[in-house]
Amino acid sequence: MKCAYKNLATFHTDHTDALMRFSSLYSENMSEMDGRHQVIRRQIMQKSVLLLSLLLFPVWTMGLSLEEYPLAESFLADISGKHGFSREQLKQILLDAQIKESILKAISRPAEAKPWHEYRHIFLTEKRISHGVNFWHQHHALLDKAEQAYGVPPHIITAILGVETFYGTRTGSFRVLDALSTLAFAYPRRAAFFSKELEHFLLLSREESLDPRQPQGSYAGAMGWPQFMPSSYRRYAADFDQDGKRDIWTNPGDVIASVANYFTAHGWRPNQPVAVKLSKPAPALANETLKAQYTLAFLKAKGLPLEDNYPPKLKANVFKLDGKNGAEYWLGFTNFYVITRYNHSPLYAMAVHQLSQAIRERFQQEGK
Ligand SMILES: [Ca+2]
Repeated sequence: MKCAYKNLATFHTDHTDALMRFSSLYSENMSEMDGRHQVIRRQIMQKSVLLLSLLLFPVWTMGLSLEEYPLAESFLADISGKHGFSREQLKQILLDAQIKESILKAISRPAEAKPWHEYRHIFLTEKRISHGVNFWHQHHALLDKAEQAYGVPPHIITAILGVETFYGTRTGSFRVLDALSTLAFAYPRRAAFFSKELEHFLLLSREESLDPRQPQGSYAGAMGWPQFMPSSYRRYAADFDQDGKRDIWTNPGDVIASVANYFTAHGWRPNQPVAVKLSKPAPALANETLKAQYTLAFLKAKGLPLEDNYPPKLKANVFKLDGKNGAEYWLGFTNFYVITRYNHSPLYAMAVHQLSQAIRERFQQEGK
């Protein structure tokens, strides 16, 4: 790739030089002009030439060079044999993939560790709440049907879609083929994970009759309204309207059922709580485990203040968040853990939980 870019740069410069030479010849022949005018004229010409060359030679993207990426070469050998793909067809697809600098930059950006009260502000906005309520109204019948089929309530599904893609409106503009190829072949640190996802993506494309060159997603290859990686898509996406396709880009029913199915498969428990804030600090019991590992009876015996009458056998864990006014202590139940299966972060799960509560509250108020 580097060589290709270098060649391209030389090519680009050569043409620019030629145009520049033409422009200086042109302005030097204007003998009647005084020196100052010539300078101004030359500056205008230089700018025009630059603009012209940008129009003539837009930003160039090159297909994948297998020689330059040994991981791509071995991937091709491995996968074509393994799943009975035509080696030639697969090669043509991979050759069409583009290794993108912007993807490498995005994945290498250090994750900024924000305290909960700052993280919360990103997702708990008036706009996200009101659009969530609108989404619920718009897809009321499908959300109800999904709750009946999967046991996952509308406000949870709505909040997931709100956090992931602002209700399907920000699904990513990278070609999934480029995203996964870049990270599988040019990002050794995560190559094992992303080549597996690329393998799933190729299988998914075959199963769903998709052209692997078409689908778009995030820089990491997450797709559609729910931002499923290819492995999750294959495992959990649902064909709710039974039209033979699992479409998580344009079919709200399939989207809603896919999220619900993901939750059910990860152990969502209908009609059980997600998380409750403790009225008193509990530093001795707080830990960083996401799983609901203790029974409430155990936590109560340890002196945990529990005002609600939850069944003593119900399991939960105690964790701490950095709130605006200092530490907040929370009880996270199994359903909180299930939300972290979507994204392994307590901040993410808490954002989904609180957004879901805010949306539900508003939705119920409007219904009265
Ligand atoms: Ca469908």
